[in-house]
Amino acid sequence: MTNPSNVTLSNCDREPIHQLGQIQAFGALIAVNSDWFVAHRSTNLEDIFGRGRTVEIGASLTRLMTPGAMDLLRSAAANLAIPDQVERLFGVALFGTDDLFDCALHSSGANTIIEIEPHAAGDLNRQLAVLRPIMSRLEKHADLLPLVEEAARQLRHTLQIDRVMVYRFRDDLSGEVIAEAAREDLEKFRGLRYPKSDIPTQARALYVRNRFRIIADVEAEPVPIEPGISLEGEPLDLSMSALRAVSPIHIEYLHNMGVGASLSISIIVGGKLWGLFACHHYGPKLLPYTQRTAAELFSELFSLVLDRTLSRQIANRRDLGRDIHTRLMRDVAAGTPLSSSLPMIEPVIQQVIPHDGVSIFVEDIYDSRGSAPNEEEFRAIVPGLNAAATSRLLASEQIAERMPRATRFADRAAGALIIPVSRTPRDYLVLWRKPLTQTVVWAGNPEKPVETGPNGDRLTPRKSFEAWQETVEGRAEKWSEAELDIAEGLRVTLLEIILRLTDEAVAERA
Ligand code: BLA
Repeated sequence: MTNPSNVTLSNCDREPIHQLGQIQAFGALIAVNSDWFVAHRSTNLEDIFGRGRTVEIGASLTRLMTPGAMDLLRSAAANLAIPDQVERLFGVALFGTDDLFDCALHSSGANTIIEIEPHAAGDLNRQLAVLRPIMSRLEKHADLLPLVEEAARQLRHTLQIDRVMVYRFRDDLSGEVIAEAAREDLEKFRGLRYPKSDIPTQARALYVRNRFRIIADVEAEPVPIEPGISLEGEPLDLSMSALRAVSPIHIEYLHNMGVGASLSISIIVGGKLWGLFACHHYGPKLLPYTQRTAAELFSELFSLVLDRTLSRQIANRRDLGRDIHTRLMRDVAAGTPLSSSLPMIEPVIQQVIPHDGVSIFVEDIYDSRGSAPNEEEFRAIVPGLNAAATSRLLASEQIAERMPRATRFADRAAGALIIPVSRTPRDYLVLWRKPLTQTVVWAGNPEKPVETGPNGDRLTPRKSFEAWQETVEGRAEKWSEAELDIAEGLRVTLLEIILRLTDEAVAERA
């Protein structure tokens, strides 16, 4: 096993964050074996239960709790049937007194883990009732960005938390803050990108299994679990725990950001981690377990609405693609030469394949819009283009890598989606994208002093953003699969038009 203390900024992916042997101090943990004898316990039982209320390792849990409470716990444990299932009980009188507790049970190896925290005022039914109006508000939004903005706003309002961000993972697993609802006076993170390493692989895998995480007080000392290693030689697996102490590297990150408490709620689409609601509070914040449970259900409902929105978005784009086909055909029938069709088709293409510039090169006539190479620069790459396969799209985030002559305009047009539209001489429609380092700019205050901890100043959003910029140096946004599909449709349309025009020209000459 990797020793957590050997984890550095460069090997974060290896930190066993599910086996740190510690929990957060706002609850207590007891792991029992199949006979309900205590196999592990956190060292803070009396802090949570009250003085004198504790149980030794190896003793039966019945020594501590009333028979009624034991019955409740046993039947909850008996309900645990599927992997990663968690059973919750709210407001249980564990000791036959007025002290009430919220309990969560799940299986971990041969043990049942019972996590217990004082019952906070808050009724699950009321928390769940809040979800209905929120969901109907969300369902009104047909497009992704208004949907996620509304979700961030609703979540912030409901949880009364200082900042809610929607953090979306991209294909390369870097991340982007695509929506944000935050207290007025706070610096905003919307639009910023972060490298893959900010949320390491094992953390992302864990967040698929366990949808809700709370870090109630970034400054609180974690509480050890004893024994750290079981008789079988294993530390307790806390993957499904609600109290799991958080990686010290991430704690340092939050501390450097000035964050006092953090919640993150997974957004899962098609079984994959699509993103997170990342929520920050600038002081400690412990949400009642009932409210956390409602927020978890919200995440499941939201994922469904999002899935539907994403599918609809793909269908809409396909429709727009067909629209371009119809328009082009109509214009050509009306006699508009293809090389003059840019003003008409460009705005429609922009909606389906966002780009910063476009070039059209038909029958040796060049026209361009936006951030595209000029005619001379374009003509310089034509031989390179002609040498590529005739009937295939060519998509690159960094075209200069393949065509050195494109280096001359790489500062304006780094990414290219090249659509060849005829055989000899070749005609082209090319969409261009600027380098990402120009389109995504950090808006935060660079003068703001950052505190640094034992791992240096890397663990701050500004340094993360710089780390991300380094990974994309010279590159533009990737052309997505969906965009390539549409471009392929466009290629076929343009080819059809060109063939038709050629036929007409031949017919006229005959
Ligand atoms: C976890 N890192 C996380 C989480 C987020 C981020 C949202 C989820 C845990 C949570 O807070 O609830 C990243 N948070 C961000 C980013 C922003 C933000 C990018 O607010 C931007 C605004 N983190 C690093 C580096 C490492 C690292 C360099 O920055 C390691 C090399 C590790 N991040 C790390 C680990 C976790 C994590 C180990 C898991 C924490 C846990 O669940 O125990």
